[in-house]
Amino acid sequence: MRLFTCVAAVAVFAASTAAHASLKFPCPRYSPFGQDCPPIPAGQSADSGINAPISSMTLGEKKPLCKYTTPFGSPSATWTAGQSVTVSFHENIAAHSGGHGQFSISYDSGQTFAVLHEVLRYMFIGSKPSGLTNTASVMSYTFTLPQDLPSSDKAVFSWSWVNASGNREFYMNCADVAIKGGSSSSYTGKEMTIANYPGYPSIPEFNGNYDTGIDLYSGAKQITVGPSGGSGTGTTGNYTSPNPATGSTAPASPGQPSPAQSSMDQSLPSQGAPVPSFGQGSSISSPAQDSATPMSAVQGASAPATTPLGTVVPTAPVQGPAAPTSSAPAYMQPSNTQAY
Ligand SMILES: [Cu+2]
Repeated sequence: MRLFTCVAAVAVFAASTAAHASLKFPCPRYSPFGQDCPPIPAGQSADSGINAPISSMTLGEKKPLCKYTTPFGSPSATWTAGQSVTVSFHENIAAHSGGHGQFSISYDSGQTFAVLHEVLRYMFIGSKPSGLTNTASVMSYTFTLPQDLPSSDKAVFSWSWVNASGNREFYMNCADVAIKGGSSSSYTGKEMTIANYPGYPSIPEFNGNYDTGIDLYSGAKQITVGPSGGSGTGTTGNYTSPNPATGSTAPASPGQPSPAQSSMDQSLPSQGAPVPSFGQGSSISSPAQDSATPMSAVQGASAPATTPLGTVVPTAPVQGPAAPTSSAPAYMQPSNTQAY
């Protein structure tokens, strides 16, 4: 019986690490779930928490935009300016009822990002859902790279996402890519939107209104990026470069799930859980849902509960009044009774 319990706990935990969302192709830095991934750089480790958000306003946590500041030694993909590309996502993701997503490019090692393509409102779900859902139906996106994308062997391609429901989070993955055949020395596009990241605007849960936060995307300024510098003077340009001194770039020891991953993963429901409607608001806690989601009890026993993250950052006052303190374990916080 004891053995069975152990096995069950491991199985549930493994499933939880595959939730949230991450790029599959091009392979983001150190993903163990990617396709055609380059070797992990010396001194770095595979990131089993690659699906987790890089920030949570609810939990008061953040990591650098690219999470890791050391690029792969070789590109995850080699693309040609003007070509059609298809990017794909990890099969087992939690869609968090959709949300606003962007694909962007950086030529300054992941500090300033200009948008290449965006998927507003319904990322992963395709169209407006009838209620909260974690079921993803769109797992890949195809779009054409701009003809005037500058060539570089060290460009950084990103996917970023603000989820429509659940903890207020910002997701971002960075993949190192090479761009060939570019006809221009710079590219001008919309500045990537950062939200639900400490120091940046907040976007609340959509609660069925898919225009929530849309002004932060439609109103973004144009910026110019390129290998020899650009006009990265906007929000991302002003972003203080990821600082290794914060310790947030250090991966967890091999084979050990990071505390951050554990705490952030705890809000995930099982995929088959009943879907509540928007009308139920943010105080959803149906007995049926709870009984179908034994994860919190199991994880509460096995996960490091006291240390959300080595880099806990006091959450900025942009947080709503109902936000829990960062000292409480994720699974005990009221917002997590709403599993989506
Ligand atoms: Cu998630």
